[in-house]
Amino acid sequence: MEISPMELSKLGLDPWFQEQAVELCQPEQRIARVTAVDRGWYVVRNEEGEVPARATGRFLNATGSTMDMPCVGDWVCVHYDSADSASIHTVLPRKSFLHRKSAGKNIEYQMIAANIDVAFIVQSCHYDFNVARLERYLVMAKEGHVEPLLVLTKTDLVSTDELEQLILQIRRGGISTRIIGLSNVTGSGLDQIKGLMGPGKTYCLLGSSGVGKSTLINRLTGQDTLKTRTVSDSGEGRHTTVRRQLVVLDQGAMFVDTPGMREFGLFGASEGIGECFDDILELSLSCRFTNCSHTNEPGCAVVQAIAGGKLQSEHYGNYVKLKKESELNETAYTEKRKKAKTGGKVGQSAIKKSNKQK
Ligand SMILES: Nc1nc2c(ncn2[C@@H]2O[C@H](COP(=O)(O)OP(=O)(O)OP(=O)(O)O)[C@@H](O)[C@H]2O)c(=O)[nH]1
Ligand SMILES: [Mg+2]
Ligand SMILES: [Zn+2]
Repeated sequence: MEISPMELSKLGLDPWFQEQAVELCQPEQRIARVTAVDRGWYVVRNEEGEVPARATGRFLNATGSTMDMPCVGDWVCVHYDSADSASIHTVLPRKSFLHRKSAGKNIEYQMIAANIDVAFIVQSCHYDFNVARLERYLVMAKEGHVEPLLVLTKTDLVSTDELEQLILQIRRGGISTRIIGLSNVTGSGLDQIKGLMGPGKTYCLLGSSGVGKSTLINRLTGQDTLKTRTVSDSGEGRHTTVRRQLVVLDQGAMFVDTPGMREFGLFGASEGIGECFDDILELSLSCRFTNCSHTNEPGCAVVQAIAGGKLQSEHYGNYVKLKKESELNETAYTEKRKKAKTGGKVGQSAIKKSNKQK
């Protein structure tokens, strides 16, 4: 297999991925990065450019979970079938990822992007601001080993005072992640964002529809690379971006644009929750009882901290909520997997048993 490490390093290839490729790609295959995903179709990019690609039947057959399907940012072993089509044979292991619970009742992971260095968690100062939702995104990023950054957009629509109040609210919520205020209209904050970007690094934009994610990428590329909403600015209604896509900037940094998400669930996110709420975990070490539920036990350090104003009750409430949600969904997912493996028998009886215990 041929690799041009110099050229591919511009797309983020490093020695670790190279090693994986040498081990996992066949001699007639080459390594490429997935730059777009759209309902079963992919676009892959290597040093020579982008071509549309399909996953091979054999790959699809061998893939048990949606998590193992190629997603934007993945490094893959591809076979170039012709000058303008390729087939994906293998997805290389991921260094980091962003995933969520898929929409609706279906308990399944949905990959958002892979091999991301920094997640820009974007909220608008104007209508979209919500600290609990920020925390939810933070858990998602930490869970996938992605460094988070908070971006508050549309600062042109609020006063300096209002912006300061919003930042204060975030800090009071116990969030210490770096925050950048941005106006895509006046360009304020843009230099700070440019200052963070490095060649070969991959950034992912996350946030509700209408907060200005695609507009930011257009500001950075200096042209209308991506479609943005032009008519109404209320933030409600339809999504402008409909697919996940990786854009390579002239400066060498890469951005993954995603369709806006309003609601999303978490599961199996105990690691991410632990990191985002480490203040609460630290406090709970001082509770008198090791199995303290932080409700009415004597000598509970968490309850004391809330009473003493050292811990925000909203922050704690959100911790309890996310933890419970993540654990419940995790249980349902494990049951579903078990059921799939045993043709339903064990899963069913386990569910009945747990119902009886209630
Ligand atoms: N006033 C103001 N308007 C902005 C700013 N950034 C974006 N907008 C406007 O907000 C609207 C939505 O911007 P988009 O970039 O399409 O939003 P998005 O986050 O990509 O939305 P989805 O693709 O639906 O997820 C457009 O009309 C933009 O012109 C900003 O900083 N200030
Ligand atoms: Mg968009
Ligand atoms: Zn306690």
